[in-house]
Amino acid sequence: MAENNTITFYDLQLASGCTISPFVWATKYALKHKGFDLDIVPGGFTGIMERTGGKTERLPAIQDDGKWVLDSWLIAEYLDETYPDRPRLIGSEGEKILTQTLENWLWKTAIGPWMTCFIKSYRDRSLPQDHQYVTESRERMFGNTMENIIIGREDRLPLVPPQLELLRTALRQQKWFGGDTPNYADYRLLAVFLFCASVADTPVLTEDDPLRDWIDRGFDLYGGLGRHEGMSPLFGLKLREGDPEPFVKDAAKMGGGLVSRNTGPKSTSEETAHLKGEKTTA
Ligand SMILES: N[C@@H](CCC(=O)N[C@@H](CS)C(=O)NCC(=O)O)C(=O)O
Repeated sequence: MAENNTITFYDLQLASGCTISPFVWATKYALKHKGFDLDIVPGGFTGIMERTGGKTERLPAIQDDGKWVLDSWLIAEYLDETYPDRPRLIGSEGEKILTQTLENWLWKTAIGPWMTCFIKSYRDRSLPQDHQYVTESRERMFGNTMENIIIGREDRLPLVPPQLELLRTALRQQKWFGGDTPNYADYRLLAVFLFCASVADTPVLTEDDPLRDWIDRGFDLYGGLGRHEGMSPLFGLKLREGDPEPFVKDAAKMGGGLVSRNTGPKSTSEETAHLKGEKTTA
């Protein structure tokens, strides 16, 4: 399998050559995690059926020594099953379910609103031959014109960062969702930010967002896989008066007993003193 350690990868690209789809981004990282070289078949939204010889209308898709595998999750599972001696992507069925749960939440929380802010640059950055299809299909999806969909985006953008505290809480405790090293959960979640950077024509997170460390490390993986020149900066969102705090800055609000481990009274003495209204040394 995988002659010359190379797998054929059907990409979904913008005019700059940058990958756009979160599904496709996650698969790109999955193949690298498994140590493969990619033979990239370039292309955009139109002509997927022609490029894949009628095999699929959706991407990603891969061909491993002639064997077709479709769908980002099925590809990840195929890679773990077929190459068990290489680093695993998904540790267990439970890990997969939790990752999918978290990913669903992140799509609703971030991709949903970001799509309504960047739908126009998503179309404008697509390949010229894709413009008409992207306009018509996305306007049908939203039931509105691109120009109308983006109205009020400056009010919606600052509402997203405070909603991402769940990710920050996890990443204050560990380096990656995979622990010491990244796993498929990291790639699925990073893919949302990779997608955003491929279409965002204005930053979505503040310069000092604590997510920056994980996002930067993720984009740098595998020789800077997430650093395509067609991508835009994610950090630099300027807040206006009245916008909500973008992330939790007060350590006391960072999770308490949910994130600290009870190893006996010493470990909880400060919290207990606070609960009893006693003065603490800290
Ligand atoms: N369940 C599939 C979903 C793939 C999918 O929907 N891909 C989109 C890109 S985000 C696509 O190919 N769209 C083609 C189109 O919009 O015509 C997977 O996980 O791979």
